[in-house]
Amino acid sequence: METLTKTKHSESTELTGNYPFTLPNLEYSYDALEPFIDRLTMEIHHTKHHAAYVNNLNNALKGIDAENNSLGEILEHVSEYSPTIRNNGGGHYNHSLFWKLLSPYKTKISDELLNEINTTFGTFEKFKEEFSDVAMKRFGSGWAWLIVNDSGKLQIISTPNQDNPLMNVTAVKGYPLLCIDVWEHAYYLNYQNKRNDYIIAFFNIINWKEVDERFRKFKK
Ligand code: MN3
Repeated sequence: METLTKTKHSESTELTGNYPFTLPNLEYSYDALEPFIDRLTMEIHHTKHHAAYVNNLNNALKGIDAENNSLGEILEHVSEYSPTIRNNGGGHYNHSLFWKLLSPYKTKISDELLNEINTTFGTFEKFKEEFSDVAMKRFGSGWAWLIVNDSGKLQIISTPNQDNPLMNVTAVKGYPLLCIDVWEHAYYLNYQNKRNDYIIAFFNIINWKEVDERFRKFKK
């Protein structure tokens, strides 16, 4: 088995931009992910929910020293900041990442990542089962994640609200490779209470190219 050498990885500012933060454009149209995620859900999720996190984060950072820090640095020290910064900083980061992890095109997982998944979870099917199970069992609002943890191993975790694995308040920290938003706003219009159907659909639109790129940051 190949071991993952880097144990910690900070997020680059490329993903989220710098203060004042702006809503990133999507790399596909709002209807591009249909029938798995519908146009109206995507549009509201992006232009209302994500935009609100960006605005609230900028307002909360106005005039405090954190303006000069990257969002990655703020999240790594989030316990020193207000709950508003925790919720909206997490909201901006999580959604910026989530949009990039979705693709209207079929993408293929790399052999390297597949090998690592097989080593950790047994088979890809077992990984999928565990990831879906963790996403299903997140009570209320939150996220499920595939991360490289601080020991350099793949691990599936979930976080409440807009918390994420970069935050120093999270039980198991790590670098996120893949995530799914399981807030009701991510699926309710099309799937109502059937979160499980949304999770099954999600597996059809994962951008494995992006997941692989994030994974490769840990390889020598
Ligand atoms: Mn959301």
